[in-house]
Amino acid sequence: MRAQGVVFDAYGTLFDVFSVTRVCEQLFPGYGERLAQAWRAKQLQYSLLRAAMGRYENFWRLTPDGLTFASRSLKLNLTPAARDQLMNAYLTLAPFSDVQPGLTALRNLGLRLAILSNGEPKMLAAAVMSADLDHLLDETISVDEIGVYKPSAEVYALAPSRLGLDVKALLFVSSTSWDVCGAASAGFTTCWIRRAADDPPEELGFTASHVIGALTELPALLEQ
Ligand code: LAC
Repeated sequence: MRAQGVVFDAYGTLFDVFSVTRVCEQLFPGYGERLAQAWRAKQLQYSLLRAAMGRYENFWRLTPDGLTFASRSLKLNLTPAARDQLMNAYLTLAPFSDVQPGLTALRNLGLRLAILSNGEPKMLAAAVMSADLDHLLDETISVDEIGVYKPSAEVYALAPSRLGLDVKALLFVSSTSWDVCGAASAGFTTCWIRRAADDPPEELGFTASHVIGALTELPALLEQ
């Protein structure tokens, strides 16, 4: 594919949302993994439910809501201090190890690179800085400017307009299969990065144009 730009999902694609598991485990020994999994699932579910309800709340506000529910569901006593500690961990999520080399190689090919995320702008900016990705990205686009979550077509339309490129010149990359389907539905060529190798693709009527195991595979794919 001859692309001029690549658009990335953020959480789960560039940033490892399960890097909070260690803090979860420190605070709630024996429950770290279950809490981190339940928290992430609720966070995503609340974005979808709020979209269906027409009650947008930004991602920085619904992330602790998901945490409150997840901790209650596991009968854990989430103190305000523990909640703050876990939310702070979200600002310094570890990037996956293929992110720096993958993005650097794409940059060297002269491609424009952007994030398109459900994240709220300040939380995204903090994670980008913490992972030292700011010099590799041309744009960090948040859904917050339109108050609508993925997988709404309106969200995906932000990327071509902000990058000043036709959608046909862009590749959209996400680890979340329904995000890939949303982007495909909005006209993008898509790439599904299978961070969890045993996850099947969603049955939403679209198939990823490409499937990769690491971002470092993208340069070769784009030079084909
Ligand atoms: C994002 C969520 C969907 O970054 O992971 O948009």
